[in-house]
Amino acid sequence: MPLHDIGCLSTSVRFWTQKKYINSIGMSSTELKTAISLLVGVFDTYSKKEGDSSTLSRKELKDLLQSELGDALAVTKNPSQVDNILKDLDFNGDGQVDFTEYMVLVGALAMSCYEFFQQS
Ligand SMILES: [Ca+2]
Repeated sequence: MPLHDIGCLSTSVRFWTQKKYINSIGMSSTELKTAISLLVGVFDTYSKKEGDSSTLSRKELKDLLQSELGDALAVTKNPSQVDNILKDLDFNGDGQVDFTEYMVLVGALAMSCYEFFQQS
């Protein structure tokens, strides 16, 4: 089930996804809208490199992890981490990371970041 189809969220999210509103993000930007736009943009940049542009292949995921999160996830020092992360994220078992699966990674990292700052 796509994340945006969860219960009462779906009506609110449907408004957000109207093309007219999405196109206005750049004109009335807030920090959160900018962050969302960047998250989508990062996925898009790497998913378009080869094959299916709506998913990250193993190579695309590796490039994204090394370039965007290399130090944070220790993927530079330990390349097998990429396979472990792909295995953990690939909920539908197709060997690719789709946008929903990518958002699970982003959500997990955001939660870790939040918990770190709560303890500091
Ligand atoms: Ca998948």
